[in-house]
Amino acid sequence: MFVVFNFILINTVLVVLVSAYAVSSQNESAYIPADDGEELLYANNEKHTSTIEEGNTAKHVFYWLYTRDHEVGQLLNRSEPHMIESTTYDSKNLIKLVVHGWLGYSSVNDSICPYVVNGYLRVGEYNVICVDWEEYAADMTYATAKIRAKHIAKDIAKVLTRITYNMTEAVDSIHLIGHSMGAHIVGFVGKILTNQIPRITGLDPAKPLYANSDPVDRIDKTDGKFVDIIHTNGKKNGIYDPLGDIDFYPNGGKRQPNCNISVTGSCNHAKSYHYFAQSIWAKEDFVATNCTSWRDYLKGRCNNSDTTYMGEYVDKNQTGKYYLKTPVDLEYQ
Ligand SMILES: *[C@@H]1O[C@H](CO)[C@@H](O)[C@H](O)[C@H]1NC(C)=O
Ligand SMILES: *[C@@H]1O[C@H](CO)[C@@H](O)[C@H](O)[C@H]1NC(C)=O
Ligand SMILES: *[C@@H]1O[C@H](CO)[C@@H](O)[C@H](O)[C@H]1NC(C)=O
Ligand SMILES: *[C@@H]1O[C@H](CO)[C@@H](O)[C@H](O)[C@H]1NC(C)=O
Ligand SMILES: *[C@@H]1O[C@H](CO)[C@@H](O)[C@H](O)[C@H]1NC(C)=O
Ligand SMILES: *[C@@H]1O[C@H](CO)[C@@H](O)[C@H](O)[C@H]1NC(C)=O
Ligand SMILES: *[C@@H]1O[C@H](CO)[C@@H](O)[C@H](O)[C@H]1NC(C)=O
Ligand SMILES: CC(=O)N[C@H]1CO[C@H](CO)[C@@H](O)[C@@H]1O
Repeated sequence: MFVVFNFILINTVLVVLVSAYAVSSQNESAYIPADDGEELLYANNEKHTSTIEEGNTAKHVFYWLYTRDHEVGQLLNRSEPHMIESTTYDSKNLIKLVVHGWLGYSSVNDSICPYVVNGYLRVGEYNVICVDWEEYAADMTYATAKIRAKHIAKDIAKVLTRITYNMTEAVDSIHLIGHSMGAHIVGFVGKILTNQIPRITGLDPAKPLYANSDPVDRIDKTDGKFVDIIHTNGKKNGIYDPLGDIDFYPNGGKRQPNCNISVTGSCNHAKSYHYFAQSIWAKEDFVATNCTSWRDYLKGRCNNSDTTYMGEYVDKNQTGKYYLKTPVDLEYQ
């Protein structure tokens, strides 16, 4: 009995040491790309304290609703008792909730929000909600933002609880979509709402400071009923290891065509939402094949394996790793 107990203790110490090392080694990636491709220097040891109080999240996280009746976006008024009823939200339509990454301001032109909003409203009637947590992130380092990601997730869960009348209505129509650190945020939302969310999509989930995290501290396949991941800058800004029920590796999942050689890889990182948005109206461009590796895929060893669409129209019955080459003439290059 004693021996076993000792063994566990030693193991715990080892685990702590290993993860401490992992965090300090993250100092290598001193540049973190914002969603729009701008490169920003960050030092892991930099001391920044947010002026925003933790309990105050709601005042600094904004929710913009986009529908076909009101394509310019309506800011949800949190003080309004009929917050959702006073907008053009329609409970008959699906809810697509979009979360940007660190410094990926949701309303600037080249961030995830306009791409995904345009994609959905182009094909049909949807309630697309973009979460803007930029103000909350503005005076924080990436490392602090990572800590605050869970508070943002709590706030999103609160708003979703209001929209769904305490998770009694429209729950089955919720789809959460997050890019980079936003992918981990939507994962946390799924955990908070006790895995009731039918679908969560992680677009190139952020790697810096998340690479060696336990599933409780990052997006994971258990966060929702179905979790799909698109990897476009694996081993650099994005995590390369499979994290979802299904994981897509377009063009191998590390680098993307039409991205000029870039030190930071931010173009590759942004391709995940370019592809996702385009998949909404052009699913045939993204047929992916179940395979063990990119090399095997290129060698044709998986030519007879199962296929499914990457992006919006993924077959939720399929699991595992899927590879594809994207066409050279995509609308979003
Ligand atoms: C971390 O990176 C920064 C920026 O490159 C550098 O100034 C600093 O010395 C590094 N710290 C450690 C502990 O390596
Ligand atoms: C939000 O709702 C509150 C309560 O109904 C109202 O007093 C306030 O004017 C609204 N704010 C805006 C910007 O419409
Ligand atoms: C949701 O739950 C809260 C707390 O239990 C309650 O006060 C509120 O009335 C409920 N709202 C609806 C719409 O059921
Ligand atoms: C790639 O670089 C070339 C030459 O610097 C430039 O003309 C082109 O616009 C760049 N393409 C993209 C997609 O950034
Ligand atoms: C696999 O499919 C590709 C594309 O259709 C083809 O070029 C290749 O020859 C096939 N490889 C094998 C081994 O059948
Ligand atoms: C997925 O599986 C369910 C249950 O086995 C089946 O009813 C459904 O048709 C399947 N969907 C697809 C797209 O194959
Ligand atoms: C895809 O391949 C993996 C093993 O690499 C396997 O576990 C999974 O069931 C496969 N998916 C399908 C739909 O065949
Ligand atoms: C997604 C999106 O709306 N992109 C637009 C950003 O702005 C440039 C230049 O105005 C447009 O060409 C893009 O279509």
